[in-house]
Amino acid sequence: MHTCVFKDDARKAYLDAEGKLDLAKVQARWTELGKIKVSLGNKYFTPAVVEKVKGLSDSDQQRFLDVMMGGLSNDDSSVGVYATRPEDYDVFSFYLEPLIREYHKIEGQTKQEHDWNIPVGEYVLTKIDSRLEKVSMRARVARNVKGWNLPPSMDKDERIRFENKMVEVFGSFGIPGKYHSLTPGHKNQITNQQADELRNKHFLFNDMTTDNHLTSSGVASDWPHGRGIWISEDETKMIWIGEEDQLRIISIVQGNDLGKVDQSLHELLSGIEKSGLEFAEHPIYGVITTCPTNMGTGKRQSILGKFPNITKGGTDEKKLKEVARSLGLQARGVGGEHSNMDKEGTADISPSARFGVTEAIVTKRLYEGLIKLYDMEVQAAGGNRQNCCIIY
Ligand code: DAR
Repeated sequence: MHTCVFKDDARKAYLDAEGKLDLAKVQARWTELGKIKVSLGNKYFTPAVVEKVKGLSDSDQQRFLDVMMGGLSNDDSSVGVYATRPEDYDVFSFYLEPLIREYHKIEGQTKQEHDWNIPVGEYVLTKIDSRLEKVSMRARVARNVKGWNLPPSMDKDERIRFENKMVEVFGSFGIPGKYHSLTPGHKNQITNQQADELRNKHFLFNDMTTDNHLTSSGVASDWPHGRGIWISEDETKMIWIGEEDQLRIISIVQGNDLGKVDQSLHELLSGIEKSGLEFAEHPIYGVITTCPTNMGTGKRQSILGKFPNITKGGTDEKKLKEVARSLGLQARGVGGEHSNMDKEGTADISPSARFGVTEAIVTKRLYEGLIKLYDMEVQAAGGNRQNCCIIY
């Protein structure tokens, strides 16, 4: 069992005897990691960046180290940075801007636009295959509220205050539901067994202290204080509190019209906004998120599908990931980001782009990508559609 390191301990390796940032130690670690995998955080830690960091205040130098802790602590990092507060994207723009531009493939000037005009009745999965009557369609947006730190740098007190602020919002935003807290002693606290039952329904996030990316960056600090999930009475709308972002606003709809899951998500998002909460937005990057990969719309939309033919009975996950990538899609295991697919090649399929596209384009790309992916699955089955079906 891989043991996780926690930020407050892990960061000491990059400080000098006086507790100040030691850039030589950081460089040495990036060089060591570069022999395994070069994350974007590593790639953009250039001599010019080092000179800029030297000119920062002590507290900003400490924050800069915290931004890099996920990448410095995980040799499988692809991005390798997490913002600790919304201001990091401006204070450390000399480091984060080129990294964001590369990840999101941005050229020239760009500005995130929002568009929730997603048509119902257009992106219907039964047009791909008549058997796709009842598919578990999911969409979520990441949001962080102005005036609060991002999860990597919240302390226990701030996490609990934020949770209680959201409990007030849940009491007034006009959508019937119930809040389930993981915080010891909270009036809505649930038992470990109840939490596991919600995880088995794929509603609640996992124990964050089992993910080294989250523990080493500070995202999982003070676990499980300030964490929980609000679930609507009809179980189609959910809100995670205190996972990688302060809020993950989720809609899960059983059906076949992708537009309907967007409709449900936008209704929930609008309900929260009407309560007066103001989300952190960047004038260029759109919604501010802990991880730069989620900026822009912060929206991830997915379906679960089985691809036994492309994955050769689940033995060749890499092939499905390559095929998906060629279609602008991301294929991952059903257990979340770093999980494996099962022997039937069951995968969570979603568009890769979050930034530089609108919410409506994300849905369009999922639908159009699924059409092509499904055809490739049928081709891999020698044209036999019978054992090809995107399911639940
Ligand atoms: N630890 C990050 C994850 C990148 C994208 N996924 C997120 N944000 N959940 C990495 O660099 O691998």
